[in-house]
Amino acid sequence: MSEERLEHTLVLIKPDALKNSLTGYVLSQLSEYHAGLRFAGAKIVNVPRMLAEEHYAEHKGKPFYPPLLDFIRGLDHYPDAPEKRRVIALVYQGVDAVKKVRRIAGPTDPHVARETSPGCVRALGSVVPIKDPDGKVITSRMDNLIHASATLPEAEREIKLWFKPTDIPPLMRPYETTIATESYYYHEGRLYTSYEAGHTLLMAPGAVVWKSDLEVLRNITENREPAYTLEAVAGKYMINEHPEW
Ligand code: 3AN
Repeated sequence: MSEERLEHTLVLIKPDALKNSLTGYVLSQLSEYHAGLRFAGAKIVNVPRMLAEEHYAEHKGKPFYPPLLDFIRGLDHYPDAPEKRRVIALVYQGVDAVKKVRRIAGPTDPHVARETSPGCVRALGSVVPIKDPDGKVITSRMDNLIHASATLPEAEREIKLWFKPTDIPPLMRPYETTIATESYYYHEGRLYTSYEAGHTLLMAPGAVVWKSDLEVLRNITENREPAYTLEAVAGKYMINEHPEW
């Protein structure tokens, strides 16, 4: 296996797949035997709003953005059972992992998936019309069962968004890490370097962190332009910390 072509990609098994008991099917389609990929990370996530917003940041402002956030957070599939609102977040490693997983997932729109790629995972999905209070259809929601990173740079952005380095075995970590030497906390959109009640701990001295995350926090603290947002760093540290209804 050539080292150069070893890639990592993010997969999310979404609430519609969990609700329809399709988790085993999806994992089987992505298994080492079928896809030639290996697990590098896995977690069950009650998706914080901040993480959903960052994950789908490129769609902010589009009509389907608000329903998309509710969907990925499980509000549509478990309106009365907040404890069941989860996604399964996975990192896969392998040769051409991004392309392989995209092919297994199939086209974004389940109708298109059924027509052009029968047998792909998203061919089992559905499209749900979203109506305004007068009953007029204003947009649609694509219940397409899984998310798969679209490109290598997107995979890096998304894996760092959902996973801490310590969620991934050391020899499988795809991106540069470093050791934090200072403390950082998050509270209501702001970064702090000392703790107050209600703050969420992001990093403490000695923690293994993504190097680019630490640079973002240092740049924010020192009033320099960060490479990405505070929320893109903080989202993963909010996972399963507080109940999100
Ligand atoms: P993909 O998930 O195939 O990478 P993206 O990144 O363009 O597709 O879109 C992310 C998610 O946003 C999709 N999985 C789908 O749920 C939703 N989405 C994208 N385009 C539309 C659209 N035109 N109408 C409704 N939902 C959409």
